[in-house]
Amino acid sequence: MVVDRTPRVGGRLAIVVLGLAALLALLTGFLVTFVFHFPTTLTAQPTTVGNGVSIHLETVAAVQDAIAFPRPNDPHPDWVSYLPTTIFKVPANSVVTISIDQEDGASGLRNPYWSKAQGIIGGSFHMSYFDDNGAPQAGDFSVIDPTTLAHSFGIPDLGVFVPLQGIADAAPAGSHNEITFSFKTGKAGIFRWQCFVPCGAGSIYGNGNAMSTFGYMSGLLVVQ
Ligand SMILES: [Cu+2]
Repeated sequence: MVVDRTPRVGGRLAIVVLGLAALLALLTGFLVTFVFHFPTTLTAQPTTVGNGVSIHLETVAAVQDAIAFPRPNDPHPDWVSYLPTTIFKVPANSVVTISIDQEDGASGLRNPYWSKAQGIIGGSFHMSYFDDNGAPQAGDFSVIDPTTLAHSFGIPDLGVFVPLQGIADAAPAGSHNEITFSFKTGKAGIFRWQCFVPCGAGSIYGNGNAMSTFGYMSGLLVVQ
């Protein structure tokens, strides 16, 4: 008996082609979303003192709530983030001063070690903030209560760690804590920096989404 297998072969071929097309679509999606999704670079502005430079940043509870640096077409408008970007270009052997408008509420640390400032000039940072009664305060700090952190700024290879205090519940709407600190760069190189508060709300152990995607809670310090 002769059995015509042509339709079955055609069906299998169609399934293979469809499978390959689906795989290709997934691969393209992955490349576009993660591999080629790269933050822009911010070149630090020279200051009037020596060969110092400065960088102004903002940390937000959600990208869509940005005040200083709106990022309207961001693919994740509800993620926590540093703004305007997370890649900074700074000169070698210079003093870098970073000033951050911190607008997010406290998440708290799992490891209180990160609540102490390290590796910054003078050992302390300047902070203007709102106390528990919503009254404005200012001072220099080397450590803060680990339960009050919203985010942190750390460059492990340079030994730099700075805690960023969360905005108090009683603070006026739309206000921010302003944290300013300076550190020295050495030789040229590319150094990874990141936040150490597990602030990726809604993800496993808080270490997903904004914590594990470049351009939100991590980036590069390009020293050249
Ligand atoms: Cu964070």
